[in-house]
Amino acid sequence: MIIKTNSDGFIHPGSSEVTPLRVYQRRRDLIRQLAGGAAGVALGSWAGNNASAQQSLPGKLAPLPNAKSAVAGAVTMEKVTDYKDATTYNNYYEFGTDKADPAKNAHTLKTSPWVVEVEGMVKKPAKYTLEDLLKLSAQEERIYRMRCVEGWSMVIPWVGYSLSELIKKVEPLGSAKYVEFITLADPKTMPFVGSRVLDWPYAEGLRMDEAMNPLALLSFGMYGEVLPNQNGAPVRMVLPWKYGFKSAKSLVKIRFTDKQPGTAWNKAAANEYGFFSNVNPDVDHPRWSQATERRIGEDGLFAKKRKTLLFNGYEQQVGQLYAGMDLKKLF
Ligand SMILES: Nc1nc2c(c(=O)[nH]1)N[C@H]1C(S)=C(S)[C@@H](COP(=O)(O)O)O[C@H]1N2
Ligand SMILES: [Mo]
Repeated sequence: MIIKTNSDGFIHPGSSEVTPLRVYQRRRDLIRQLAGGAAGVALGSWAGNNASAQQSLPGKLAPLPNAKSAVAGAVTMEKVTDYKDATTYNNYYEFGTDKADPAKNAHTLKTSPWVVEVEGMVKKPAKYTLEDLLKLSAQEERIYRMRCVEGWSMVIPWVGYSLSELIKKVEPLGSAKYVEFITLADPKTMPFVGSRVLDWPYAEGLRMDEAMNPLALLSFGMYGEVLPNQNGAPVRMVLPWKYGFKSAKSLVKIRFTDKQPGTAWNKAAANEYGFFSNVNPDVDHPRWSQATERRIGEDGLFAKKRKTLLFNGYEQQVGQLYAGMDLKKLF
């Protein structure tokens, strides 16, 4: 095995194909192991790490070049979830209700050509092609902790830019108080859009100040590549301080409005899924506790459940948005 020391002083594997993320992961693992003691052991297991990282490399989809994020809170030192787990354990009800369904069925999703329509209370309504959107602002890689309302979590390196960049370009009217996200509902390519599980199209929404928070990511990729269909290709929201279902996939419309929009899960069960849906260990779902979570990839015999954090650990970034609000009532 060839080990090179780069100009940044860190040890890199001798491959030019390693993406910044993988370099970062290995560097971090190596630093941890070195901090933990014996360098020999560290190098041995680093080689092992390398092998398992190779297996989990995406490498199938088009690369989406990016730089590291400058947004505070956008990087966690926690281990990034294996690509395989992040792309085979999904919720995308248009393609089935089982976690394995989206990976099996979403190949029918046609992601090109793709247009996102910006409409409603906005000075510059527009139809953006995906290509327009990709060019609108600089892409960043952000490693976000994601917490599903069902009690599991992942750590995913997303690629995109803050939704606020788009919002600033289209200039919402002063009367606009909310942003609504509408996603694709195509019965020809999405087998479950005919079902009555949810009211299609899947819709979500944010208050304007939430939408303007830099953490709110308009995402086009993950793990250095374009989004796989099952993860919401070609463009989706990623809102790491809220339960996963707020992060609408395969967006086709962004609408500015003065009224709190109806959302898919809130319409399906208002007592279970509120409009805000901020991650909160102290507000239980009526049918289960939200105090702990299972990190996907840590399901071994001895894996402990993790404590869920208020706003999923992003309180510093978003806490001020909810100052004075009763989070038990406005869940
Ligand atoms: N259009 C659409 N978006 C959606 C969903 C869906 O069923 N349809 N599921 C949501 C839920 S419940 C979760 S947890 C996340 C999962 O995102 P991931 O599969 O990329 O991890 O997507 C959200 N976005
Ligand atoms: Mo979810």
